Amino acid sequence: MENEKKLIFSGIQPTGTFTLGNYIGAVRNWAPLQEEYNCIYSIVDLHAITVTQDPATLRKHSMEAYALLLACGIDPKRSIAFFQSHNPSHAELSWVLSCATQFGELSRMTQFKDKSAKHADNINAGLFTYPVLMAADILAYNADLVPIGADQKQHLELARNIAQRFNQRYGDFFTVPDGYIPKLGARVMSLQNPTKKMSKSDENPNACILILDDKDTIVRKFKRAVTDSEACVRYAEGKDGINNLITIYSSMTGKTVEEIEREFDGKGYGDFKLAVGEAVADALEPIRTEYAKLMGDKAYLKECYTEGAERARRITQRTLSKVYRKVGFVDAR
Ligand code: AQP
Repeated sequence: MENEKKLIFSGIQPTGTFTLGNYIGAVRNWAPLQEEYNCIYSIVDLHAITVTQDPATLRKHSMEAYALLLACGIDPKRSIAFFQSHNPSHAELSWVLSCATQFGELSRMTQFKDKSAKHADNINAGLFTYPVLMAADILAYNADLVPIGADQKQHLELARNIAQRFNQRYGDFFTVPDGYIPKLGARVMSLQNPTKKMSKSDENPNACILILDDKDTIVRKFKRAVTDSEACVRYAEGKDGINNLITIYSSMTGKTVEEIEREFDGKGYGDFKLAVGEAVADALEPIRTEYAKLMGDKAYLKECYTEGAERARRITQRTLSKVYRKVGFVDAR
């Protein structure tokens, strides 16, 4: 990696095929960042097991997620792209950082509250300490910038607090990372309940667009999207469904809200939904093609993620041994 460039870290869970929300809010922005930054992108499988996973399905989703990452334009030679579980430093650093994190802070995390309500039968300690592992993911590389969707803002804030607390206690060491949240599409909403974010693990298949859905499926899901009875394409308070579709259309076409309102002036929701569906399907088409190609070459994928993990480990082992020395552990060598 080039020394003079700032460093970016971001991750995505292999809990299913990426949604349009993951794509617009996060992954789509990752490829262009490679021009300006040193980038480290991880399939964060350790995070995924905070909710119950079927092992065979998790393994399958993880390989698919890795291929999707490359299909979305991540260059595994230029950037580091790897599985989180292939680098033990994340879990090791997480332990040290958990001793610099307060119970009260973790109790305030809204994702913990949401996920424990959703998975009431499995409110495990990992779900609670998830944000500490996320802090370790970022701080292990001393990342400057973390591209995320709006839902991860609170976790990033916590990572900053942990870094600052560690620095105060042991002397300046960790870079305090900044979030990089897109202006548009930072929170893509469910098509069936537009007050809720679009999620990979939504049980209703019509609620989210998966980036591997074919054109017919995408168009059909948009046709069924929940809107309102006004039948006027305009961005306004109380029109969550239409606002969401306008945001999606805008981020796919680059058109402004005003341009979109003008384009669909006098037209019904049917025309608008069809246009959004087609714009999304056309934009995702090259990703589907590239993904199919990559999934046909598992040896290449393996070569990429093995090399990615080696490069990642080289960086974080140095961080970890410095952290161990700072907190007072006896040198191993
Ligand atoms: N709806 C969304 N709109 C914009 N950005 C989103 N992100 C997630 N959903 C939206 C961003 O995608 C990145 C990766 O997310 P993740 O895999 O770490 O987990 P998540 O945020 O919990 O995403 P999901 O899809 O809702 O997964 P499940 O259903 O497994 O919990 C993050 O940068 C996130 O902000």
